[in-house]
Amino acid sequence: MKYELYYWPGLQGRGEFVRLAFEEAGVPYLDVALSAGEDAGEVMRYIGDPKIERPPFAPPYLKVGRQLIGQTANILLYLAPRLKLAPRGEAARLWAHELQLTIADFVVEAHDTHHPLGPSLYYEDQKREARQRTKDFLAERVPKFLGYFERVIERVIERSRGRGPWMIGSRLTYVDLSMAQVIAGLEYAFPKSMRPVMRRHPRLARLHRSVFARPRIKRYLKSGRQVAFNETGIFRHYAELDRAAR
Ligand SMILES: N[C@@H](CCC(=O)N[C@@H](CS)C(=O)NCC(=O)O)C(=O)O
Repeated sequence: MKYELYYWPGLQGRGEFVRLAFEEAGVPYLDVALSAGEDAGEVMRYIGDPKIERPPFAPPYLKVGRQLIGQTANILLYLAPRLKLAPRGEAARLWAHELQLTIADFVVEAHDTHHPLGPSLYYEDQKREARQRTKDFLAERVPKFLGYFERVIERVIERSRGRGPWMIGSRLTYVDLSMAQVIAGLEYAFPKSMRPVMRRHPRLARLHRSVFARPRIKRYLKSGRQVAFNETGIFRHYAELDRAAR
């Protein structure tokens, strides 16, 4: 297999942004830890190896021949033209990368709702701070990020007189896949709080529906290969946090 994805088994996490790109493109890839019987040790293979000249800091990373590529947005920057999921032209590719990096910032904040004091501590040891952080995240940060992404789509629609639903021009790109994944994650983590939020962001709601209605994405979701959201990933459902903003 030409492409090898190294990511933790048992969770969607940041690996899912890369998986969705492969799945939409219909390009085969080896999900290394999953295919090695969910062996998490496999993921560390190139991180701890002193012989590696350019070691990634953390999963996900991609191995293509002898080349290792880390950082989710960087992996997608590399893959997108090869998977035909990039817009055309340098300016549009930089714009796509900018949006992807903004999505990455948003993902960190979503993660920090349940781990506001740090990733090395258990959720149970930071529950009070998690409630406080979630309250702010849902009241201030979600509207700020989603409002921005909604406006991005709005401008595309204005310029193209009514087309949509994508974030960059009239063709789906990898950024749309990632955006839809973030919405799916937020809806999993905060089902009650996100319902009214998505009503206020109809263009993003349409993008989310459109991505998960794509034939290859639907097939992936039904294949049994996709790991379900759970409380070891980035987007975690804790009812007490979903209630925090209410
Ligand atoms: N900025 C990196 C973050 C990578 C990252 O935080 N990976 C997590 C799993 S989703 C991890 O295993 N981190 C280990 C650590 O930070 O020590 C990206 O977007 O890929």
